[in-house]
Amino acid sequence: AFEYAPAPESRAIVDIKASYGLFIDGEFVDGHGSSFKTINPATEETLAEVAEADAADVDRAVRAARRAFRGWSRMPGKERAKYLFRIARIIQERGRELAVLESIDNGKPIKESRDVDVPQVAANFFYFAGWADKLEYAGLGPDPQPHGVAGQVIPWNFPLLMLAWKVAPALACGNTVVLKPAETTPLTALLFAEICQQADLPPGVVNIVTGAGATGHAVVSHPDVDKVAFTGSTEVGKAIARAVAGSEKKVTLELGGKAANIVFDDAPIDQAVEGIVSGIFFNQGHVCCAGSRLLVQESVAEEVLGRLKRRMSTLRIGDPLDKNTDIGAINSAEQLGRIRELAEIGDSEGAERWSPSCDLPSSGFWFPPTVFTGVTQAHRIAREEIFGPVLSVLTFRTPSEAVEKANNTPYGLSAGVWTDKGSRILHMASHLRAGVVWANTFNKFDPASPFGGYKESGYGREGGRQGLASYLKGEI
Ligand code: TXE
Repeated sequence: AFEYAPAPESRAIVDIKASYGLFIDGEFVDGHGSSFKTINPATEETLAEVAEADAADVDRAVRAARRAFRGWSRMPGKERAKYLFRIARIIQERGRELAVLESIDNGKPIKESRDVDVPQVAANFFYFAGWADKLEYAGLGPDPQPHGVAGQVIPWNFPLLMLAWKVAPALACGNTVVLKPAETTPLTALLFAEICQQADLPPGVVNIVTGAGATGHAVVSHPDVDKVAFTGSTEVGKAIARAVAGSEKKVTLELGGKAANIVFDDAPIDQAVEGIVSGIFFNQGHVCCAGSRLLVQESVAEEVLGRLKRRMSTLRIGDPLDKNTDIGAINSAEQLGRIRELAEIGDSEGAERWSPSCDLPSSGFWFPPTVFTGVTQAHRIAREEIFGPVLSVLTFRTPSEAVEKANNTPYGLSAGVWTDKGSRILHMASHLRAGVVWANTFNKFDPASPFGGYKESGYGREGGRQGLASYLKGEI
């Protein structure tokens, strides 16, 4: 019988250099500071040495961005659009290379980086390119103006996509950018810098400074940075809000989540099970809007759990470059430590842990898909963001109990509702305190849809018109 066994996507298509500098004023330059290693989390192999930007390097990048702002912000929108369209097309042309590099540096399955992340990255550049020449005419009052230099700090779970969410709208509006990627996943941002060169983007419009938290702090607190955009942990988001308090800087924060994925007894169960699986196991659960709490109506709980466990048993864990892989590596030893610790807390608090039997590779960072049942609202695994492939299951009887449990969290980023009744979807959507509510689907994104949270999930929106507005002074 014919067996479909595609070869792993080839690592040979990416050219990983032994060391990388910073991207400032259109060129790769050495940093003043030291350097750090970025590793492949699936193998623990060192991929490259990357420059650790210090405050003087960040200052150099901000000064380059300030110089470039004059020309970039005065350029007609349709000219700026041409650059963004060009970048979008190069992203599509170099899509395989970007996807392979993303999977190697991050650990995510190639079918996600290639079929979800990179297409979304290109889509965001196309979408915001389309806005660039409309802005001059969109306002009723005086034309909206860009803020100036945007300091952007992003996490490691969607390195390229978070870059696109931040860089594309900033540039479309005429801002210039100093972006700091996460320290465990700097490589695709540096490849993006190469793409900016290839697109002939004027020097200084995009600057990439690599490094850890101190570099991020230098970016957001630099006095000549006008707009700060951050995605990452709630703890660091609060530290950034404190660091910029009292300044004129505009700030958007996209922080953690503990989303409820709510399944009613009239839901299409097979479809709901797929949504539960992708809601929590997509990208190893390293997703701020992951459906990490399953709220299932008591009358169908047993059936849903039975089907969920059968479906989990079919998930393939391993080599991120294998096109069949569903669950890749955990991004870092630290993150694996956090996931293990919270799972052990779940055990000790009396919840029941289940994982399908699976062989995990001997090197690298791995955690099996896991479900906890018998979880109560008091359990830490029902309250804290685990940011890994771990689902906590709670049950409910009535819609109002579902609303109360779903909202009983310090976060408010997203939620999912599975039901056959349109009226119930509307009722739930208006009572759930979440920035995004998905109905009979989960983790769906579109560049035209605004995204962002309430409460400890942050403030401001990214994507769509609202996302664009956060890079402009004045109404659009
Ligand atoms: O995040 P950090 P970490 C959550 C998730 C995870 C936890 C910790 O629960 O387990 O956070 O992850 C930069 N000033 N999320 O430690 O530290 C840092 O270098 C300025 C949810 O990786 O917040 C990186 O570029 N910047 C989340 C970025 O902030 C600072 C995504 C995020 O790192 C800084 C990631 C400082 N003082 C983690 N300190 C989501 N919402 O998607 C660090 N950074």
